Parts: sequence; structure tokens; C-alpha cells
Amino acid sequence: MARVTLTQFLIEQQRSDQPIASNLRLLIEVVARAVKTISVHVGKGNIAGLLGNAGTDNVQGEAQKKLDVIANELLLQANEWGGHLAAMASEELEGPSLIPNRYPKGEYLLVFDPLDGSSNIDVNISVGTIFSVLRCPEGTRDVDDTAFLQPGRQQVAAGYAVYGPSTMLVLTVGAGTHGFTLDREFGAWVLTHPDIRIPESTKEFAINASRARFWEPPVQRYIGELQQGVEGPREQDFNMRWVASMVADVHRILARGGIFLYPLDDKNRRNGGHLRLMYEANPMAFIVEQAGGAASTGRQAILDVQPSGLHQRVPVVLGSRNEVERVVAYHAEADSK
Ligand code: AFP
Repeated sequence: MARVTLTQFLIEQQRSDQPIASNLRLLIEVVARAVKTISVHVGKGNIAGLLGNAGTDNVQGEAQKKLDVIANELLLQANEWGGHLAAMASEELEGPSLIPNRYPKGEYLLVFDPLDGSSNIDVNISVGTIFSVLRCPEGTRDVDDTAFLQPGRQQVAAGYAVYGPSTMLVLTVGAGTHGFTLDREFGAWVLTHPDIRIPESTKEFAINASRARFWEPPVQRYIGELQQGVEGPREQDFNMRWVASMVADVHRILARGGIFLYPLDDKNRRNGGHLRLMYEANPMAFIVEQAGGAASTGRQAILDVQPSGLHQRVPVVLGSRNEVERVVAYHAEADSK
């Protein structure tokens, strides 16, 4: 059977009834190419001496891994010269990275988390790259943070790469969610998971249960009911998984259903949550919604949150629609008391 590559897939999108612009196609291909290089570096691990800390902290005050720094540089360098971007924002950088004056500027903004779940690198567990594409607001002359502060609903594309047993790229341009597997010998992205659909119901949940004592009552209630299994109100057993790499946890949910929660709790309330709205929550929410799932803060659709800062954090509940809706209903009930 003929294989559909990422390039073919994107050209077909250009010819579809919801056509994508040629510069958006270029942008996605450039990101996909950078991701291939990141995959090679991640795969080499300690052979190339790439495990461990870089000896620097990022803007979040977190110790950067060597691979965080390399992945960030690869994405910045790959995207600065093509003429498709107005600017970039990275989870690793304090402010936007502007396109050098020697290169032409384009109409898109690229936002990325170069290596998500990087605390897992040293133990050889899956990590990933997450990206989101926005349009630069018309009439913007000098791009600053405010150009990026658009609700996730305005994303024109989002995707992630998961560096697991195989490297996969999962992508949406607003017409479904599609998965490509990297054929390492040929260096090609092959469409292996067209039109991914998340089952509406599930028997699997993902949460960092060590924080249970800090959760709000609606989350305590929801998880408590799942843990009671057949003897509880849900009258069925649920299983739990937690990789602590959002990309890997979300990828599992896209593959076989489930719900992922990183809720607001007494420990992260001061920061507004744990996960970053622009780099993690928005792109994943877009991908999940396009796959028929739902994504909420518990109180609002993630894609409707008006960002107030590049590094803003939010609570995240996403995955199988019926389960997310139940969590939202529990929050509404608790808040109405
Ligand atoms: P790192 O990139 O610092 O490893 O953080 C990963 C992450 O942002 C997300 O990918 C995980 O879902 C979450 O944090 C894990 O958080 P816990 O350490 O609380 O389990």
C-alpha cells in the first residue's frame, strides 16, 4: 500500500475545502524536521554525554537539562530564516525570540515547549516536544508578549512529538488529529494514525496521586469514586497510569482513551496551576478537542482562557469527553454551594 508522508498529507490539506496556507505548511515541515534532529539527540542519550543537567536554570527557575538547551536551540535555529514567522516563544525563554533583521518576517507566531517531561530523560522514559501556532495580530510592528496572548481557540495548528519506542508526530491544523511515525531509515514521517478519535468513555485515569491531600473537594470526590471501583457509585473498576511526561500521558489517552488531570490544588493555587497554558495546555487541548475529546480547567474550556502572561499556568483536565464533563459538573456543583 502507498505510504502517505507528512508532505503529501499537508499538500492534500492545501487542496482541501479547509485549505491551509503554503507558509503554514512550510512552518509545520520545518518544525517536523527540527523534531527529527531532536529525536536523534534524545536517542543517543549518554553515548553523546547528553544526559544530566546543563548547569543553568530556565525562566521558571527549573534546572535545565542538557537536552532542554539543545532542543530549544534546534527549534529556534530551524525556524528563524524561513520567512514564515513573526516571532517565537519558548518555555525555556523569558520573552519572545524575535526573527533577526537579516531574515524576512512572516505572519505566524510559533510557541513551543522544546522538551516536555525532561525530568524523565535521565531514566530513559518518554519525553516530547509540544508546539502551537498562532497568527500574529494584524498591524503588529514590534512583536512583544502581547501579540502571543490569544485564547487557544485562535490556534491555527498544534502538535507534539513523542520520543518513545518509536518517534511520533501528532498534529492538528483544525481538521482532525492525525499521527505520523518516523521511519528512521528513510527519515520520513509516515501517516500511521489518520483521524484519531478518543473514546467517549474510559476506565483509565492519570493524576499525580501524591498530591491528593491538596486537591479541591470536586477532584477528591471524582478520584475517590474511581478508586472505589465496582463497590462505589461508578460500579466499575478503573486503572491508573502516570508517566509524569504530559506528552506520553496525553498520547496514551489519544491511543486508547482516558482522563488526565493536573488540577488546581492548595500547593499550586498561588501559581494558578502547574501546567503552562501557552506551551502545554492550549496545544494539547486543541489536539484533544480535534480528536473528539474535551479539555477544561475544571471551570472553563481551556481553549477559551484569555492568557494574561506568556508563562501563565492553568489547571488541566482533558481526555474522554464523558469523564471531563463529569469533573466539570462536580466543580460546578461544589462552586454553587
Ligand atoms: P518537566 O518537564 O519539568 O519534567 O515537567 C513535566 C510536566 O510539566 C508535565 O509534562 C507532567 O505532566 C508534569 O509536569 C509532571 O508533574 P509531576 O512532577 O508533579 O508529576
